This record gives sequence, structure tokens and C-alpha cells, in this order.
Amino acid sequence: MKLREDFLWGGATAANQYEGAYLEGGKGLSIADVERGARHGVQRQIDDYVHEDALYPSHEATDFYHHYKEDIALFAEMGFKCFRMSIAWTRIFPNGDEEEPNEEGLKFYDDVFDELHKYGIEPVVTLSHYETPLYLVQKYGSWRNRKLVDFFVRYATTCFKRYKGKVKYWMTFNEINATMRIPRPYHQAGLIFKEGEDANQTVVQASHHMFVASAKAVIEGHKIDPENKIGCMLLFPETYAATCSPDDQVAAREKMLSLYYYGDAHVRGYYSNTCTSMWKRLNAKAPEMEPGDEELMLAGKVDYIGFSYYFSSIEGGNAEQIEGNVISGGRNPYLKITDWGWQIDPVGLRNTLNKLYDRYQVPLFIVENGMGALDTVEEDGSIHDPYRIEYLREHIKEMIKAVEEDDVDLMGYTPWGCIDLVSAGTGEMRKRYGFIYVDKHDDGTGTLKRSRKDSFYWYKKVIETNGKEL
Ligand code: BGP
Repeated sequence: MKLREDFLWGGATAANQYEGAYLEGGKGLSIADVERGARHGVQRQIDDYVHEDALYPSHEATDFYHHYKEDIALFAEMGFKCFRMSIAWTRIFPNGDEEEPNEEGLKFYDDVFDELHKYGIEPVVTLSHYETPLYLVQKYGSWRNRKLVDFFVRYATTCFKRYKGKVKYWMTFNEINATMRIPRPYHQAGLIFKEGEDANQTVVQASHHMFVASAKAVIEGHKIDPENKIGCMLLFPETYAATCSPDDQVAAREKMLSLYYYGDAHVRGYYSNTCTSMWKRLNAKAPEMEPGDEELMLAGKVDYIGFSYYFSSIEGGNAEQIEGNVISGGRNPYLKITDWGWQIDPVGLRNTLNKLYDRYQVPLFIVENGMGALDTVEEDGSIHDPYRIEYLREHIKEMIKAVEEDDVDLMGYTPWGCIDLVSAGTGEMRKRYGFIYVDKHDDGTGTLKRSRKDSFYWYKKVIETNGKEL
């Protein structure tokens, strides 16, 4: 199979890390607006929440809200075919539970989508990217409460109706499987555990509500516009056994179970043996279901799998542990690491594409991949980032092998943080992924001026030649 001629080359962002303007245009607070990064824990931050903008990186972020025209022109210059972004739920429903949407928020995304279409760029939209309305967390206990299903579906259908004809690629929940990464499900699902609460049981229940919400959104989205392609989004790092000892193989296989848990529910549309065995592993019961839930999950299966891939790790043996943003794993002596200790493994991307396609047989979309690094601006303003080019080049090579040699059906590739934005894991600005540099720093200073890095010109060529020139 050849790489599709209409392959969706582009880049990826999320509102809470990029948009800024956190209180403008009638927007309400989201969980991201009171958090300083997934790795910092959260309960205390909500209690102590004060408007110290530099400490809460989503507040200004890199200000897409006021720079979208300029940024989209730069994406167009690189030749983007698509642009992955998220809608901030709190721009549309500031508290999350209102009956009527906020027109100013709806209008903002209309303008963004129109601007993208001006250049022939297809929007790829995540409905919930770590942006649950804070009010839903405080008033309803977030996704542990069944009521969120209806709130989410109202939000999703409002978007499907309003942006019909402007957006056809959607994803429901970003990295939904991060919900099972206890103790950090706040970041994904707004869950804060009470003293003595059975956290595992809550996660199983909250995840069920998200599956039902996603399935209902898929069903409604198809009704509103049969052209809609609605996917799920999985965090999907590769895992190897530390040695060829059978026990290590088991450990590596088991590490993947929580990933397949979410894939199976979304794509197969039911709780497979992987899921039921996970309940035992977590010492949890099956989630409480309402009559009709199982039918909904089956009828609302996603059209494709979007996934993020950054690194691999090993399981078993006595491997030294390394931290990702919401996950951790063992150090692999064969691999180099980034400035943040993430293991660089392009071959792991090919493995992942094969694993996912083999199991699910639906189109795949790499909606995040990339390297967070420290960039230096030279005196003449140029930014040389050969490390980023090398990382992406090697991953794209393996991606193309998966398509051309292994016949995996792949829709597109949108490297993460195509323009510098705030890190989800650490809340830092200095951890940069972009082809476009933004003058903004961790202490909140900076002019927000945009400049092209070397990788900008390199990626432009990659897109122009449909991946032939790397
Ligand atoms: C994924 C998230 C993104 C993003 C990326 C990079 O987990 O979906 O929101 O930020 O990881 O991670 P970080 O920002 O922690 O470097």
C-alpha cells in the first residue's frame, strides 16, 4: 500500500495549552485553568487557586485566541493539509451544565474554521482535551457522575450542528486511557478522590460514563452529518519485556491491558475479556450500567483510532524507572533519551501501528508524536533544531514502512505542538515541540512573537513531497 495521496499531514495542539484568553469571550474555568501541569498533583492547587497568571500556564499560553490568523497563515506556509486543535468545552458551555451555549465561544471557532478553510486546511477537532469544565468537577464530582453524559452529549451535538460542513474529523476524549493512570486522573477526567474512596472503582465507573458519552456523541454526530468521521484518542506508548524471561513477557503484556481496555470499549464496542480481567486486577466490580448502555456502546463505535506516540519503555527485570507525563516505565539501554528523559524509539511507532491495526482493523491516525526540547534563539534570531528534525525524520520513516510494507491503513500524521505551547505534564514553556518558536517564557514574560525554526522548512519539504524527501 502507498501513502495516500490525500494523506493528512499537519500538526496538533489543544486549547488549554495553546489558546490562552482563559476568561475572555464568556469562557468559564476548566480543570486546566487551576492546574500547573499534570505532574504536580492538584487538590491543593484548586483549594489555593489564585489568579497568578504565570503560575497557571493555560491562562495566556501562547495566545492562539488573538493570533489565530497569523498562526494559520504559518501552517498554510508549511503546506498543512489538516490542523488538529480542540474546542474548549468552557467556551461553549462555561459551566458545562447550561441549557444554551455561549454564542461568543461558538463564533470564535467559526472564525478559526473559516480561516483554516481559506487555505484548504481541514480541521481535526478534539472535543475534550483535558478541559472538563471546573464547575462540573466541583458541583457534580466530574465523570463519576452519570449526569456528565448528557452534558457532554449536549456540548458535542451543539458543535456537530454548528460546524456541519466545516469540520468532519472529530475525536471525543483525548488520551482517554490516562483516566486509568491513578493517581493522576484529575488531568484527564477531573477526578479528585475523597478520603477512603475506592479510587479504582471510581475510575471504572467514570470511564463507563465516558464510553457511553462517546458512543452517544458518535451516533448523534453521524445522524447530524453522515460525512462525519468520529474517532477515539488513545495514549499509546510501546512496551517491551525487559528480558526474554517468560515472566517479563507477561509483565510487558499486562502493562498494555489498560490501553486495550479503552480501545476495546471504543472500537469493538463492548467490554472484552481484557476489560473484565482488568476489573479483577483492579479489585473492582463491573461498572453500574443503565439498560441500553451495552447497545449504545455497540452502536456508537468510533470510525477510526487517533493515538499519541512519543516513546517506549520496558517492563519486568530490575529496570530503572523513568517518568513520562502521565505514565512511567523502565529504562531501555538500547535507546537514547530526550532532555526530559523520554526514550526515543522510532521503531516502536511501527510496532504500535501494527499492533493497533492488527487488533482493530480500522483506520489509524497518528495525532501526536514529537520531541520536547530546549531550543536556543541565536543572535540573528534563527533557531537550529537538528535534534527535532532527526526525531521526526526517523519516526516518519518507520511510519511509512508500516504503511508501505505492512499495509497498515493510516489517515494522517499531526506532530504534537506544531507551534510552541505549554507542556501538559510539567506546565513549562521551555519544553518546546514546535516548528514555530513563540517568544514566551516560564516566568510569563515574552513578546509572543512567532519565528520559524529550521524544522519549519524541513517539514514543509516533507509535506510537499508526500514524505519522499526526508
Ligand atoms: C500528551 C498530551 C498533550 C501533550 C503531549 C506532550 O500526553 O495529549 O496534551 O502535551 O502529551 O506532553 P508534555 O506536554 O507533557 O511534554
